[in-house]
Amino acid sequence: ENTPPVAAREHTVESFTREFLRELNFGQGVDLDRASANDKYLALSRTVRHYLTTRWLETLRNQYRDQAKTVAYLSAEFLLGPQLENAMLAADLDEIANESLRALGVDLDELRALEIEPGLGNGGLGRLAACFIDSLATLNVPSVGYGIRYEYGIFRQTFEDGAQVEKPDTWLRLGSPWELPHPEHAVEVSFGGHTVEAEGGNDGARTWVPDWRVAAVPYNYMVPGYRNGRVNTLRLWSARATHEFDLQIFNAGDYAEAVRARTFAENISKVLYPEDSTPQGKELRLQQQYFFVAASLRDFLETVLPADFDLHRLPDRITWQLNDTHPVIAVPELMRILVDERGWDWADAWAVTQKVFAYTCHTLLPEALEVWSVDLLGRLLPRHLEIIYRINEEFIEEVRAAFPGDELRVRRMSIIAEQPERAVRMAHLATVAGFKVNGVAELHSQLLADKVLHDFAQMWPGKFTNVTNGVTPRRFVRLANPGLSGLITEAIGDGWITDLEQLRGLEPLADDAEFRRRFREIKAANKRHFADVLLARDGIEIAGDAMVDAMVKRLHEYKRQSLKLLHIVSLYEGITSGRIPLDAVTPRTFVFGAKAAPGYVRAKETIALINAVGATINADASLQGRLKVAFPANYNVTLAEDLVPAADLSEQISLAGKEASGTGNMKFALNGALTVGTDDGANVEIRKLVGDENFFLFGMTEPEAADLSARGYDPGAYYESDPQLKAALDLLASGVFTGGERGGAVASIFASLTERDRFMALADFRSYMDAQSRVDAAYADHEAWSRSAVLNVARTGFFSSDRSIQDYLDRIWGARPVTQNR
Ligand code: 26V
Repeated sequence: ENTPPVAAREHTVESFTREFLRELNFGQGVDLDRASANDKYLALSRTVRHYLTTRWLETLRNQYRDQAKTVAYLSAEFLLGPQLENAMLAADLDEIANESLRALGVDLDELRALEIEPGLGNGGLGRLAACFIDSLATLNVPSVGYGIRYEYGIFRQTFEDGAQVEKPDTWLRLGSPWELPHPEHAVEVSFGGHTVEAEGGNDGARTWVPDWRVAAVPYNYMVPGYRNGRVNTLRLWSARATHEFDLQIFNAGDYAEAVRARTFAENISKVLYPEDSTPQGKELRLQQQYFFVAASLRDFLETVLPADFDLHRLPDRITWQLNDTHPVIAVPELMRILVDERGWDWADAWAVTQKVFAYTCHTLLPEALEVWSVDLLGRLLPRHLEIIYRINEEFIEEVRAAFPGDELRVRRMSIIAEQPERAVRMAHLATVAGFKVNGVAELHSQLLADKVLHDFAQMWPGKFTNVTNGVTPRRFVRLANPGLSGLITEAIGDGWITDLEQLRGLEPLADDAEFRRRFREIKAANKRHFADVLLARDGIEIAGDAMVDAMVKRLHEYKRQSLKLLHIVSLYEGITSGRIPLDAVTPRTFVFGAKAAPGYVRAKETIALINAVGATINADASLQGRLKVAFPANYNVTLAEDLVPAADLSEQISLAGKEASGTGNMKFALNGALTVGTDDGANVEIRKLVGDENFFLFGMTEPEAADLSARGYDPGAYYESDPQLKAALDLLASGVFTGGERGGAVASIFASLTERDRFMALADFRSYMDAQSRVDAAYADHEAWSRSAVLNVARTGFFSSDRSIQDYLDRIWGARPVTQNR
């Protein structure tokens, strides 16, 4: 590159130092000598923020001036991770800040360690949203993210005697320098009440008479593109009681009740629901969904669009992308605005509504599909329920016209389920209203169209498409793995950071012994760093040089942490019984990271069992430290950034057909870990790209699994017929890992695996063990292994979220990047 980067042209170490000290003095009211580390962290963050602010305002001005087509990404979750480093990188301030702070004697690493990440998401879906807004900004797409500013994010996981105990995530306790509240732009959101006949007389109109309201206060976050001068906005809403809310009750004379009522209103954005598989049908969750969706729609219609904008042209100006079904209540909300508030006839409103929403589905598990009971929905949002009924009536007529006489089909497709209670199927509503529906990996999109939403795909084949997930290379390679990033840039230049397919240029270097040696050195250094982090963070000691075998993801039966556990127990059983000589065992550190939904009993039992097995193995001196289980509590984005670059082996072992995509799998491959995985989700695409010889495939395919399940799966038969499997399960059941205790989690997991085994772990056990033997053999040949690892990096550039966003632009949004002056 010949042109100096943005910051270097405009800023110097001196000006940065001046700004930083000003922030310390006037922002924190301290001088450098007396500043606490937190003072310095806040001053530094604000300094970095200032550098981005000019660009932010410019972006907003241009956005208003150009009135270009905009993408609004509606998501109940944004799992952002730490902000400081990413902002410094985007603003090209990393070197200047480093130099400035060094001269002041301030330790940047110490300050970075103080940042508490905003954990405003459960897992994959929330982290995907965060990667997407990063790529939208980097690709110069006019866009805005809309979500909820939870006061408490995903719970902080602790272990007590190996069992998960949840603690509140008080991420705002020291204040956040990354958010800008705008109480003056608060909008009102209504709930409850009833509907009455409308005055206007337009077709379909009714008037909603709500009985309570809350204010939604926007908090803006900057979303900087990578060194392109664009800074987009993430707008998260926080609930506040309205004055009216208080007044009503104050007038009734009950002061204490009025204050209590404030709490009720403010509860709406209080806490992130930690369930990410089985919807609980909780009223507060529906309140959250409508709260942020109603505020976001109003915000766009009333503040982003000019006052005189003709809403018939809405499809030229916006796509609202629905991140799963959580924001789908936006569909009846837009209908309500157009028909009831703007006086449009129903048909006109529906024609526009059908052109502005697109729906991304993130699951295949039937129990994870959201439904809201008609009873609850009607109480909280009576007008929306009426609108949903009418949408459904007209939709059903359409189905009848297309498939005359097929009433079974009508019942299957209806937006309203009749059993076990009358309820709104949010995925059906999203599919009917959306102009596109996408899955998140090839296999997943195929299964969506062939199975879960088959009837809909038959009716509207053109509606269904795929966009394979991706991850941002800025955070998950450039920031997380500076060593590897330096090596890559030295080899092929730094264009890969925004054009990840350029990693292909590394392919020939897989055959270069010197390159491989340096690659290994970096991996080794990353492992030592990870070991240091684990020791400081969790007091866990691991060998600096063993194979790092990582399984990190939410705890779910379909993801099969229990299969990983069986592998470990089987190895241990083999060693302690003398079947496997100790010196034939590859030294491995098994790293787990996993939170269980607080009400998901079997998931919690699995955690307790992993910890019990880990404690036993880690304490067994006869293993001479060859096997080690490390299960740091509270796995989060911050820890991921230290683990992913250190991993040798990535465990992606879900039952085929159950993991929609996975994104951890992509992060590991991009950082040179090899995958042991099933033919599921994006694993399929990873394997195709890296080649069979650089991937450890095992297990049934999706059709094989579906077939076995249809024939009648009997886990007991596997238990009885595979002596190694039986020995592992029996050892688990014997109580050796639980101080003699054979009941509780031990009995429960044993029974669930041998009697039901919903996700067929036992059926894949043999194949998994064989794959692990191949892993050991391959790992023994350092040169061949690192060749494969380099090829994994070189061939997985496809999994950049920049490519995902480009696919959304091409296949769904029809929005175009706009270039602005740099
Ligand atoms: C689902 C639900 C269900 C209703 C109750 C509340 C709730 C909250 C979150 C979720 C999201 C679960 C779905 C999810 O995270 N799916 C993951 O999405 C990733 C990004 O597309 C994908 O890589 C993972 O395979 C998929 O499991």
